[in-house]
Amino acid sequence: MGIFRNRGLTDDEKTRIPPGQHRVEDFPVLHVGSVPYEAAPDDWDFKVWGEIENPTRWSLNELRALPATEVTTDIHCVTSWSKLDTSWKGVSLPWLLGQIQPTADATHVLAHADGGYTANVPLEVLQDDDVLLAYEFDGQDLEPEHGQPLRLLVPKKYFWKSAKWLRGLEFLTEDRLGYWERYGYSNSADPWKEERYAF
Ligand SMILES: Nc1nc2c(c(=O)[nH]1)N[C@H]1C(S)=C(S)[C@@H](COP(=O)(O)O)O[C@H]1N2
Ligand SMILES: [Mo]
Repeated sequence: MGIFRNRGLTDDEKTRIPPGQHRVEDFPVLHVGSVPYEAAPDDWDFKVWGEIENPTRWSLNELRALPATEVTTDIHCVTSWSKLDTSWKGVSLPWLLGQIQPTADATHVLAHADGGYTANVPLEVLQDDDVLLAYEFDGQDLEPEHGQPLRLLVPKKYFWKSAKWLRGLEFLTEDRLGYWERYGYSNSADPWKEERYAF
């Protein structure tokens, strides 16, 4: 079956599907546990803390009032689907890092989501222009099952790093594994190197 799955792709599209992946047109929903809410609770907030000069808390309205960035990019799930040209709007991580000022000792970041899900990345990964705190997909507020009201978007990594229902980023002086990373998934998670598993 696999060899037929990418029929109909242009040469450009083929160069955008990493090894072992196939293209989907729909938007699969994947997560452990259940969708935490249909609408964010009134006391919903987003926090940054740890190794930063300016620990901060934002309400949803405050986050939406920050300068917004739009990103169109391809996403790749380790279960083998890739979705091309996804459009997102939110707060640029490089911009946010400029505001919150990681200390000289900060090296890693752990994303915390409602329901206890976590995902870790080196700080430098968040300095990429396509990394967002995303609140819109395709011109609409995120759907509940896709992480409403806020998710992390780290398109250059397998999609499990893009934590849905994001509530905070913790800045660390050393690496701390997230949910799937503790279960043996790759820490670096680069789809182009097919870094699916740690071993
Ligand atoms: N909070 C939370 N975020 C999560 C997950 C999860 O289980 N919980 N699963 C991850 C995985 S494995 C994938 S592939 C993507 C799926 O995002 P989607 O459902 O919007 O396609 O969300 C990621 N973010
Ligand atoms: Mo995934």
